Amino acid sequence: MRGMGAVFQLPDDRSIALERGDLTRVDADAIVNAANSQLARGGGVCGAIHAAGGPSIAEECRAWVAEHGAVPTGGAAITTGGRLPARFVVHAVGPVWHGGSSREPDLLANAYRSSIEIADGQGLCSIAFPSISTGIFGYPVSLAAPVALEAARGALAAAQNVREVRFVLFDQATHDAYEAALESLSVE
Ligand code: AR6
Repeated sequence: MRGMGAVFQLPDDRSIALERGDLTRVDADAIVNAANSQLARGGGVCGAIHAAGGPSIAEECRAWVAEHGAVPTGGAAITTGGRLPARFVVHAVGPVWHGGSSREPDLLANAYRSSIEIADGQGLCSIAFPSISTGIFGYPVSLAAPVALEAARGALAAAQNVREVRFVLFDQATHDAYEAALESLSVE
């Protein structure tokens, strides 16, 4: 067991765990970056990941976009983790909050699903997320948390390889919002 955060158990030894912390220090197979469509280095958790992981991540991001084009909102791309403890970084593009009637919940759910699917396709077992879109992109965390957890639960249940999803939340208010949302998550 790790830490004292809340854990949601799914069948087949799959779990979703919440913890407070710094994602750049997490040793999951993959950590997820809250990225933009151009995979350009920005602020927030993205800036922290590039700073901690070193320049190879930005180089791989440039190569990825040159080959595949921009990542659509709700999509994800993968690079290695450079100097990070995590082996891979999944760069997920969440929606910018425009008030809630521009398909933001769908797009946010897609960003979580795409991330788990891309990690699963690489044969990875564990993946750790930040709270995508709730910083610079302005998505209210009380609305984002249930969408994030429900999307993660669905994708985890469908995965072949991924067994462990962690949410590594930077501040107490974000952690509290996810904890409240986790209590409403039910096994179906
Ligand atoms: N570990 C975990 N969470 C963190 C960390 C960290 N080290 N640092 C910040 N957070 P944001 P977004 C939290 O703004 O809203 C960038 O410029 C933060 O407190 O990083 O999806 C990108 O390049 C918040 O709860 O991502 C994009 O252009 C959460 O991570 C854009 O910002 C997400 O905040 C993406 O904006």
